[in-house]
Amino acid sequence: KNHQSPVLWFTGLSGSGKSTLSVEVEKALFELGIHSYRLDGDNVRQGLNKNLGFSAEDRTENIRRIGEVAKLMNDAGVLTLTAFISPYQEDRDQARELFEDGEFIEVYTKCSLEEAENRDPKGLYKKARAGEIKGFTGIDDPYEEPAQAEIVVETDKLTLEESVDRVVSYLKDNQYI
Ligand code: GGZ
Repeated sequence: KNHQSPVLWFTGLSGSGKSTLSVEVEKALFELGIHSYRLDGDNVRQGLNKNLGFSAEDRTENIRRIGEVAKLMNDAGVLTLTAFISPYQEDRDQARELFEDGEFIEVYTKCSLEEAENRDPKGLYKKARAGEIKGFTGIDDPYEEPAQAEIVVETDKLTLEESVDRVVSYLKDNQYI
């Protein structure tokens, strides 16, 4: 192996497939005998970050804390996956800064807004369009596309299986696993 356990930092629109893909990558890693841990809204926004909402300031603080927790997990030798929109380039860059070169792998679940909005699994885009949710990413809050993502997964073009393979192949090709 060339590297310590990395962090796989998923970023993308709501409905772009971050959660789904990170869950499946976690399963694939388990099958390969690799222990990993996933940070997502369910275990972070409900707990550590339950005092934070979706203002620009709160999102920045959300991402800052997640970066710090991922860093602790990484120090403990655990391959960590994070699945948050993380819409701002500067916040992702700050998270990246916490890690050694090669330890931070940004995975952009690239998906058109149109497709994410069609999926709308929780009906949130509909609410945002109706003005019932203000400051929704992609509607009236920005999503800044990653400039330097190590992995870009076009979730509106690939099957889930193909998407998982992209990520696992990257890890193998670069001797992370
Ligand atoms: C974006 C929001 C918002 C607003 C609630 N904007 O599809 P979901 O429901 O499960 O994913 C979204 C989740 C985003 O939380 P993150 O912690 O990933 O965001 S960030 O990285 O920007 O801090 C969505 C729901 O929370 N949600 N309000 N205004 N998504």
